[in-house]
Amino acid sequence: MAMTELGNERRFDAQDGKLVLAYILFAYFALTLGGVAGLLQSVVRGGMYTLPGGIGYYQLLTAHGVLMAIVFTTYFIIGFLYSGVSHQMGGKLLPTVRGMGWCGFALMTGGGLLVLAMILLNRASVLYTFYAPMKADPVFYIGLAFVVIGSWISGAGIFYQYRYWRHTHRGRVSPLFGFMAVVTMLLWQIATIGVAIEVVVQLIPWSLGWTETINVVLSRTLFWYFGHPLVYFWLLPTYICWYVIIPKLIGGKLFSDALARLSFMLLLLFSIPVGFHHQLMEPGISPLWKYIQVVLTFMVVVPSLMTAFSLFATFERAGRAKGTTGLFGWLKVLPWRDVRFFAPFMGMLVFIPAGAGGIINASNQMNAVVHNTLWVTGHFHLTVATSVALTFFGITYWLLPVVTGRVLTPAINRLGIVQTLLWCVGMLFMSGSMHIVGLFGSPRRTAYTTYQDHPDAVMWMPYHVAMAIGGIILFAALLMMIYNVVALFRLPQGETEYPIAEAEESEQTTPRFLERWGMWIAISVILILFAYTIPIMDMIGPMHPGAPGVRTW
Ligand code: HAS
Repeated sequence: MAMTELGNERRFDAQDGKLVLAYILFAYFALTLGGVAGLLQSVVRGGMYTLPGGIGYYQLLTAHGVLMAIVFTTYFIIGFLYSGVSHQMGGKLLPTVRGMGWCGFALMTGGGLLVLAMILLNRASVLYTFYAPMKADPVFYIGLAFVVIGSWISGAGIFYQYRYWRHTHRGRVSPLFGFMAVVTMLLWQIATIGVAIEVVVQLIPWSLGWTETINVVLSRTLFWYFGHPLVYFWLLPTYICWYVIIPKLIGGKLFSDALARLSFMLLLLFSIPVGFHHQLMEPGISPLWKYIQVVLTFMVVVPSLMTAFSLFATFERAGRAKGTTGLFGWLKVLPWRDVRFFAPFMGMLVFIPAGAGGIINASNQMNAVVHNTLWVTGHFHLTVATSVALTFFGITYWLLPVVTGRVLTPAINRLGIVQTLLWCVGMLFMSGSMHIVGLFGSPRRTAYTTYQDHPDAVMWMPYHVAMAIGGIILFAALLMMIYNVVALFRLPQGETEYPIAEAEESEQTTPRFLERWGMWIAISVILILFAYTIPIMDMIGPMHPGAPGVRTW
C-alpha cells in the first residue's frame, strides 16, 4: 500500500515529502536572503548605516521585494498545497502530478535564479512591481516569464490530482483542503494571465529593443490586474490554515464547510476585477471605472468578514464544548502554549487592524492621503509579513515533522512562541511607525534623505529610527525562525498527525453548486470583462503614444 495506516493517521508519502520539502526549503532560503536585504534597508533608511559602494538602496529594495513577496510566498504556498492535496486526495500524488510538481519547481527555480542574478548585477533595480518606463535587462523579464510558466505547471498538477479524486469518488463532496487548493491555484492561473501578457507582449520586446516605446498605463494596469489577486494568493493558503487546520489544533470542529467554500468562491470572484484601487491616483483611467472597481473592492472585504465570523464561532463553540461560560470564557481554553496555534492566532489578531487599513486604502479620498507613503508599506507588513508569514511559520512547525517523520519537542515549541512574540514586537515598532509617519507624508520607496533638512523631513526621522529598530528586532526573529527550521530536522523520529479538522456533526450538507467550476469561472470571466474591457480599450488608443525606457539607478 502507498501509505502506512497508523490508526486514524497515515504516514506521509516519502516521494511526495521530498517535493514538499524542496518547495518549503527554497522558500526559507529566499526568506533568509530577503531578510538580510530588509535589515540593511531599514538601517539605511533610519540613517544609521551607509551602504558600501557598489550596492544600491533600490537594488536591495528590489531584492527584498522579489525574494519576500514573490519567491518566499509562492514556494511556500505550492509546497503547502501539494502536501495537503497529497494527504487529502488519495494519500499520495499521482506520478504525473509529482512530475508536474518537479517540472514547475525546476522552471520556477531556473527563472528565479536568472531574476536574482540580474538584480545582484544591478541590471534590474526596478522594484518588485517592475513599473515601466523603468527598464531592466531582458534576462530579468525572461526569468520572470519562466517563473510564471513554472507556477502554471505546478498549479495544473493540483487540478489534475483533484480531477482524479473526483473521478474516483463520484457523487462525493471533495475534501475541503483539496477544494481550497484548487480555488487558490485557479485564482493564480487567472491572475497571472495579466502579468504574462505584460511581460511577453510589452516588456520583453521593449527591453530587447524590438519596440522603442512602451504603453505605461497599460503595463501598470496589466500588472495590477495580477498584483491585487497576488495578495489574495498569499491570503487563501493562510485562510486554509485558519479554516481547516486551526479547529483541529484547538480540539474543535470546523464551523461550516459550506461557509468556508463560499468565502473562497467570493474571493475568487472579487479579488481580480479590482486592480484599479492600486491606481486610484494615476492619470489615464476614467474616474467611473475607478469607482466601479472600488465598489468591487468593498465586495472582496465580505469573505474576510465571513472568515472572521467563522473563526470566532469555531473558537467559541470549541470553548463551550469544553464547559467554558461567559462572553469570553472560551479564550481561556485556547492552546496558548502550542506554537502551531499561537503563531497563526497572532496573525489573525494582527489581521484585524491590517484589514481595517486596507479598507482605508480602498476609500478614494483617504487613498489620496496615504498613496505612495510609508503607510502603505506599513499596511503590507501587517498583512503579508505578519498575518500571512506568521501563519506560514505556524504551519512549518507541524508540516516539516509530518513530512520528515519526526515529532516537535517542547524546547522547539517554546522557541517558536518566543520567535512569534519577537516578530510581533519588531512589527509593532516597524509597521506602527510606518503607519504614523506615512500619515505625516513620508514617502515609501525612498533612500535616506532629509531633503536638505526640510522641517517636515526632519520630523520624520525619529519614526525612521523606530522603523530601523523594528527591522533589527525582526531580523533577530527571522534568524530564530531559520534556526528553528534547521532544528526541525533534528527532532526525534516519530509520527506527527497532519491536522485536518472535521465539520460539526449538526452541519447541513454542503451545496453541490459550490463545485460547479464552469459556472464560477464563467462568472469570474464576466466580472473581469466588465471591469476591464472599456478601460483597456481606452488605453490602447492614440492618446497613449508610449514612453522610451529609463534607467533610474
Ligand atoms: Fe492591501 C496595498 C486594500 C488586504 C497586501 N495591500 C497593498 C499592498 C500590498 C497589500 C502588498 O484599496 C502594496 C502593493 C504595492 O506595492 O503598491 N488590502 C486592501 C483591502 C484589503 C486588503 C480592502 N492587502 C490585503 C491583504 C494583503 C494585502 C490580505 C496581503 C496578504 N491594499 C489595499 C489598497 C492598496 C493596498 C487600496 C493600495 C494602496 C495604495 O494607494 O497604493 C481587504 O481584503 C482587507 C479585509 C480584511 C478584513 C479583516 C478580517 C479579519 C480577520 C481576522 C479575524 C481574527 C480573529 C482572531 C478571529 C476585513 C479574518 C481574533 C481573536 C481575538 C481574541 C480578538
